[in-house]
Amino acid sequence: MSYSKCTFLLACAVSASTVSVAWAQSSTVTPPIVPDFTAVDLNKDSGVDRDEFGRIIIDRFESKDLNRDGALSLDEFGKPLENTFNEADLNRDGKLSQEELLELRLREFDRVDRNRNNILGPIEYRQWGLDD
Ligand SMILES: [Ca+2]
Ligand SMILES: [Ca+2]
Ligand SMILES: [Ca+2]
Repeated sequence: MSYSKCTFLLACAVSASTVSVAWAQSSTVTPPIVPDFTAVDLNKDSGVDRDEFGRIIIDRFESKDLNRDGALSLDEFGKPLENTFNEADLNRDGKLSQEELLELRLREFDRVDRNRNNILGPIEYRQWGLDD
């Protein structure tokens, strides 16, 4: 491994974090799509566990369920996300239940939880981008 490659990777990491800081600052007007780590880490142990993660998902589910029927239609979920919607709609009834949404999101949790400790640290959490 050459020295120059290390330098290059470091430069990439630095510029990526600069971009995300700039984004975070500009997003004070529009709330960020992914809730702030500190807001999600309810017990303040510097990790987001499955319970904490599940709570975000349920909160988001409830805020999207405009007609309060306990399920998300494609309109409520967001038309541009039809592929994600269909992937999550396991019983193919054209609606997402809380369980279906949780199952989808927990698969994302597992994907982002690189060290497989069932907890997302701040860095892992940042890799998680909700597409809705
Ligand atoms: Ca926690
Ligand atoms: Ca609904
Ligand atoms: Ca369904």
